[in-house]
Amino acid sequence: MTDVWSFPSSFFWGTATSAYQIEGAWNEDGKGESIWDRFSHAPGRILDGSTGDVACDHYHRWQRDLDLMQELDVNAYRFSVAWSRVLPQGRGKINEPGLDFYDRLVDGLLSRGITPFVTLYHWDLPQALQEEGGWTNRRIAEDYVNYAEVVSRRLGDRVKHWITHNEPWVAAFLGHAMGIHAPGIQDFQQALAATHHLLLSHGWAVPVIRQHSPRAEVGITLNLHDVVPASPSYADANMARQIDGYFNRMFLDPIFGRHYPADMLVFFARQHDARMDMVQEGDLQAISAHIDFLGVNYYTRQVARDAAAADNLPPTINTAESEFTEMGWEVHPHSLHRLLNRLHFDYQPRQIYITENGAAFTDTITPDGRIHDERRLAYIKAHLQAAHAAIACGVPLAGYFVWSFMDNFEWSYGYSKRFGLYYVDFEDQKRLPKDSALWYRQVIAAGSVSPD
Ligand code: IFM
Repeated sequence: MTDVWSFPSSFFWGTATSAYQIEGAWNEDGKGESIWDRFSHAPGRILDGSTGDVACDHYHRWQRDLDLMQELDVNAYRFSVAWSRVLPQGRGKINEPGLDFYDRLVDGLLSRGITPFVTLYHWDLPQALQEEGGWTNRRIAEDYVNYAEVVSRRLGDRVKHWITHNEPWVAAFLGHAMGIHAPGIQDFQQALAATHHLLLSHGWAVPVIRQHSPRAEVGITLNLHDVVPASPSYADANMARQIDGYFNRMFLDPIFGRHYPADMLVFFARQHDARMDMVQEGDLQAISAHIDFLGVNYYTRQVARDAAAADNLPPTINTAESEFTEMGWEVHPHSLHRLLNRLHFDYQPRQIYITENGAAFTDTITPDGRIHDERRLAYIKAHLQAAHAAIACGVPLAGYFVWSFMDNFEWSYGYSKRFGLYYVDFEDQKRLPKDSALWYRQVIAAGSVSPD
């Protein structure tokens, strides 16, 4: 009889990182400047005044890091390629040492029995392309396809899992509407242009990657939320629909063959005087290119409250008793279950990978030299239980990646938020497994998570 808490034997158990957050070596071996190099070097942009110049120094320490992954027993690792390491000016001459780095990384993973999942774009656009308007300029979609071709041509014989983009919502809206991420623009019209060109570049790149990487799986990763109204009022219900449109449907709908959601087009026009007038004939067809999987990054739910509505009812969702991570994000594993079911039943992706899930909590090294991160461990465990329950409902979930393999540069928060399974001492670059890492190893070995 099968243990009801067991995962499929083919399940990918992984961890994830991204280039700018861990690599360092920001200007070595011919690497070009990226928008995150430029952004973090500008005063006042990063909470603790830090940069990713050194980060986890993974560029120099990658072999030891892969050894640690092997000790962790993961069978998959998701990392991203820095576009400006491969094409320093975004297009044109290839920087061979940059491409060689990822070539060695892939071989290093495979020789350790770890399957590489490669993200092509995790927010670090070459600065040279930003000078031409970056994601707001339609030309970028062609540049991205060219970049995807260069990387997949080199790695496509060995890499069989490709993620075109990580969280395009973040790149578009935090980068171009809120301005708290690179390139630091505050303009909704530009955010909509960036949204469309990110998605267009994805759609155009999918067949090109397939061409250079036969029998590979190609997909995209979105940051998605379960959105619930704070009260039974009509105002909160309406707000929930709006937030769902903003985070979820704006990206899911075009990827799965629907148009951009009509209610959101009205919302952006009315609220922000911004329009999707950059869409050209054939774009939506390109964006809905068949994908082999949907990557889901899930951290928290969104509670929708229309604070301005006069007739609003008192909230019935009691967040006072809720637990929050260091990011201020509510811990709500049940919403992962709801989200996975919704994706499966509403959009029917062929497969789903949870490409990120994890939590930032303050970590302290105790006198025994250990890091007893019970809260992170409990977070991951509860989310794995939710994932398992979703599989039992028929959701084609094929893998789970903890964010993150090790503590790293958390964007505008600098090094102040620790998400890692491994603790990193940024002074001497020592890595130390936290209790969550030791526990995750046992889960992987068992292929199951305990129900209690
Ligand atoms: O660190 C980020 C990652 O780069 C993208 N997803 C969310 C993580 C935590 O904020």
